[in-house]
Amino acid sequence: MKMDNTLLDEVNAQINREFYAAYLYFAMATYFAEINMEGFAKLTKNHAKEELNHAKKLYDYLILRDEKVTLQRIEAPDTGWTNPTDAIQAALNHEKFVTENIHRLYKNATEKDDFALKVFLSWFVSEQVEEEHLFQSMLDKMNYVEDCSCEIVNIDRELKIQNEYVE
Ligand code: OFO
Repeated sequence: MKMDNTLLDEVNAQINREFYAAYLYFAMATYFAEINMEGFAKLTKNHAKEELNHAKKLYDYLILRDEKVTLQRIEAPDTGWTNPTDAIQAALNHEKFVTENIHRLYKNATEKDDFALKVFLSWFVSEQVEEEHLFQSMLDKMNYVEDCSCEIVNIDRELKIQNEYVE
């Protein structure tokens, strides 16, 4: 079944957003590496790889539907975080933005009766719940300890252990 053109444009735009997300998390990994927060650097670098995988899933889906993949220019991410909490807040904000876009796409697939696309997108709907939870829970912990940098260092140490073997 051919995809409605508006839906096709939206899926292509989402592929671009996933590549942008990967770029954003690689930028965050660079920031954390520069300030020697190895755990946060590993977490965000691993997350960048997950975002590439999200882009690939959407890309493969369009190929499977015999639709045209249109790769678009990837914007440079805004950097300039002033501390680790600031960067993790930016990650959470970004995930909320992605959730809104996935929900809009899901709603539009429903309205256009594209049931196959809806089923495919349901994986992304669930994934966004996990992604928001990941950064929200981390941000909550960082806000509890506020300016106590020794506690942020402890969180970094835990993240380093948790993300050591993730590839
Ligand atoms: Fe972070 O979930 Fe894709 O974009």
